[in-house]
Amino acid sequence: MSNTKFATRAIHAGQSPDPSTGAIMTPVYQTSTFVQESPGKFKENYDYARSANPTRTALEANLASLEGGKFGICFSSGCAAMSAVLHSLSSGDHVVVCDDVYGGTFRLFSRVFSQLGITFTMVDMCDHAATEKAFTAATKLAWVETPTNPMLKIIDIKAIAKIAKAKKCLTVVDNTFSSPYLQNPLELGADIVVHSSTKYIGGHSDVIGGVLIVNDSALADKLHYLQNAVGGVPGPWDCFLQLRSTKTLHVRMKAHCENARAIAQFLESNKKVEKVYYPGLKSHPQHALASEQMRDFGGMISMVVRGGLPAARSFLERVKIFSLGESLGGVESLIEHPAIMTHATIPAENRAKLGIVDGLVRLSVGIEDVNDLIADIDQAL
Ligand code: P1T
Repeated sequence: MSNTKFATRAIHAGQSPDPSTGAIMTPVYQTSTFVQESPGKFKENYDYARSANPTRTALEANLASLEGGKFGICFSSGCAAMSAVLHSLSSGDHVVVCDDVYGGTFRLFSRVFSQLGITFTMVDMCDHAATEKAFTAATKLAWVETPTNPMLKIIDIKAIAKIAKAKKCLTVVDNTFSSPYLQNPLELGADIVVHSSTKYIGGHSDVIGGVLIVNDSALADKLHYLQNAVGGVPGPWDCFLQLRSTKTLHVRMKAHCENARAIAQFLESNKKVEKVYYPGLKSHPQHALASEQMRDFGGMISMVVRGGLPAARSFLERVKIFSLGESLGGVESLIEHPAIMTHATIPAENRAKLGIVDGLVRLSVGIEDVNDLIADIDQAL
């Protein structure tokens, strides 16, 4: 399977017909434990479902294959996956984090793991000299999100991984906004890929999940140990839903990218819009890097509506096909206000520096008919 193309792996990797019945789909193994023949003698590695579950094993193999990695380790949410990485650190360790990350990622660093003695420095990773300077003797990880949430900055994974490697640090890339279809950080030198599989991997806004993908077997052992020891594992139904979703990931991503490209162009020419952030636009400051690093530019757009908060609020209240809500990556279009919603936990001063202004609106472009989506935005503006 490893030498086949993405679409084939999306549909088949990690899955084979059930040997006892021939069922083509991996069953939902709704069980908490597995019967042992004799103490300690059990089938494959299945002794207790927190440690392993066959539906989860299939999903882990499938996602590892899509990222071009050897090991997939699944969690009950993206936050649980990120926590497992941070649990591998010790008090006194330091992390260099890109300055524009999901609000919940910032909260995990600043409110949870900082209490356990782990320190972190946020830096604009588009500035490689500043990034290099942010490392200290205690740094263990470089934490990258690209494209970033919500400002859609593009960070050069190869360059950051090179800096981190020279400092004997691991590079973690949160690949949620790209999905494995658009970007594979392990091939660019990253050590750990994180996804909130709630987003494009799940793709239908009906499941919360997370995954880590790595190539190094010692690192995989450490993260598998934490998966079991800390216990934030996904249930078998959630794994089944995600396996069902990855079969169409490539089809969905193509449609997300095509729709987002058309909408970004429409927004850029609209007088009620002050600024559009989309890596596929030539006006995006890292457009050239995005063209090189990603296979296409994704389905996320941020924009500043002229007129500040009142204008943004009225726009968000008027949309009819776009739904106002947190999250992203589903087949249906979502829209939200980062400063009040997903990034409220980021201090106002940091938000202002990053450009998360009161007029900023984030769109997760779905795969509905693009003319209907454009008409909806137009009437709401
Ligand atoms: O929601 P959860 O599955 O726990 O994933 C957290 C997470 C991690 N990384 C990125 C880049 C994310 O965007 C998220 C979750 N983000 C949203 C809910 C949002 O609306 O931005």
